[in-house]
Amino acid sequence: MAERLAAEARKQALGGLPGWTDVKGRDAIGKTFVFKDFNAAFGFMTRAALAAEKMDHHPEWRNVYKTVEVVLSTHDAGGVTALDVALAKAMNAIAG
Ligand code: H2B
Repeated sequence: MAERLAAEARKQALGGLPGWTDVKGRDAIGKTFVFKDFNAAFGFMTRAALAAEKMDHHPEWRNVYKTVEVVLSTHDAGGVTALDVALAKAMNAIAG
């Protein structure tokens, strides 16, 4: 099972993930993506969902029109692991 990242490893990982920050009040990272319109936002969610399913690692997210708020945490580990970092990286690549 993936292990929670130590503070230093997590800080370093966030440094390489534009737009991602620590979520206040819990062990998670988050990013708010804003797209051109709903179609672009939902296209992103569709592609990200396929990537997440392939990784067997799933986001918490909320979509309002062209905005997608994403929170990543590894529930099995009770916090942020390398799996969250990998999914965050994939989402940044998908968003372009
Ligand atoms: N996604 C996330 N974000 N955290 C998990 O701990 C997790 C998951 N566990 N997706 C996976 C599925 C697990 O429940 C299955 C059985 O592999």
